[in-house]
Amino acid sequence: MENIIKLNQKNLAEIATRIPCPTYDRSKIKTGIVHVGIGGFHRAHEALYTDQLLHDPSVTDWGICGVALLDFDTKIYNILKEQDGLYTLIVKELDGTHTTRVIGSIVECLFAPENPIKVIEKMASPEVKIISLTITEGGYNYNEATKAFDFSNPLIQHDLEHPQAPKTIFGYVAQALKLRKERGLKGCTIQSCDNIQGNGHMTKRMLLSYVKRAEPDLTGWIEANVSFPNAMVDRITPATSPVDIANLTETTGIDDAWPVVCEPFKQWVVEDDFSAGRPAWETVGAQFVDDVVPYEKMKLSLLNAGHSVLGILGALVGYDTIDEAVGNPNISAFLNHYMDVEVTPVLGDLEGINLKDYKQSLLKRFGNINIKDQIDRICSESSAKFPIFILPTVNAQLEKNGSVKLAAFVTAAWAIYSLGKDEQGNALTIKDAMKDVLHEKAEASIERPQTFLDLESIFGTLKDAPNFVEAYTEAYRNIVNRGVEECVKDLNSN
Ligand code: CS2
Repeated sequence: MENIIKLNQKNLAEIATRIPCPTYDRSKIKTGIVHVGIGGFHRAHEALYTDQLLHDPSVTDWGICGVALLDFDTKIYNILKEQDGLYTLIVKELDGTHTTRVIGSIVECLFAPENPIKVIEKMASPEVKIISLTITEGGYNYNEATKAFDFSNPLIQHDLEHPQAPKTIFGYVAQALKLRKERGLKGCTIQSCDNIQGNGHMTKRMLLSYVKRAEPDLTGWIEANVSFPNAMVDRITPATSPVDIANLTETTGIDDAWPVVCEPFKQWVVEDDFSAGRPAWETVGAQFVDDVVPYEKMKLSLLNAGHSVLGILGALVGYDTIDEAVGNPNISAFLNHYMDVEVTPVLGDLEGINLKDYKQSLLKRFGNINIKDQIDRICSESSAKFPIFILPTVNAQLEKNGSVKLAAFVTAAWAIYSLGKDEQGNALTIKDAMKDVLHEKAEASIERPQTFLDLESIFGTLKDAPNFVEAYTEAYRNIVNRGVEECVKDLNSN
């Protein structure tokens, strides 16, 4: 093994003799983007596209300032700060090989809980043209039951009372936009990179709901000066494991405390609506289109829902990773069946996309044995994912009196999963903001299965749809009596 070098700016020239590194002068790059949420996905996606772009010597204005918003992000912030924003991206191919490179587009980092004003000032600074977000599906503070912004969230109440020391993205962005307005600056683009149908529309609606109450005079200015492009983002990025970190050091001698691992596939389809200009990301593979809605719908209801199907069923059977679930022919056949019978008919016209190929490619991507995407990661925050990934398909099917049997089966499996044990009785690690209430409802569902559907903030009015409730109840009893695998065999043959 070569001598071990710590990844940071000072050592970059030496590291570049081992693996590809940024060849642009990072000290000359100005910040044009403030990105909130510097987890794996951002670093495998937008930050990579931007890094590729910065290799064009004429591009110097689009560096990224990475913002860690939550106390939970302390570790990643400390590591990135120590490493001068540098990290390694390890792309794991299907054939077991991988490529490794250092990414340099995050040129500065801020930790919001430590210095909120600094973050607000950064977002308000004239050279910043885009505030982009990966704040997770749950981060938008949307309530499925009321179909509105959730003002009962204590963090939102906090932000309303302490505008100069906010805790949520809404508090930060509202104050930053207020400063921009007061200082006579231009608006900017708020760009969601989360898995939400109409993520730009959702961001705008939620932000305006908040601003109407927090800073009512600001709403008109936002409407006129800030754009919210919708986007479809895609790249499977599992959590980095200690083995990934050790392998990197072992094979390259580079000591990176938090590299990112991801699959080779990546896609970014964005509406070309940037009120203060944007990087030419199309030169490095992003697609700019007028209407991204069909792409989002396809991706969320096939890929993300597919993940949830594999994750929930796989967890109950006792698997740890998504490729193990795909490797079970009964489960992968079930997923195919679900995609063909319940999702495809409600997708509508997807001009220029071959859905058959898309679905086949998903199975290959899910089955990548090198990725080892954790079922725990996929099942985490299912209470925020279910309404976005699965419910729209169910509602569209119910509207046309179509099939909901397979989605009902997955829902029943989720209710059983929420009891916290797999079919062998091993404990499941459930990470969910609604964990306690999910568990409580799951326990009550042992007697009366449909109790789980009373969770209106997740299921909306699904409990009032007799077709769904009937299929769900039957599925629940079947799973309890016969186990997931026997049940899916039956469903696959019907
Ligand atoms: C996953 C996504 O979180 C999930 O449930 O489905 O993180 C998925 O891996 C990405 O959206 C892929 O683009």
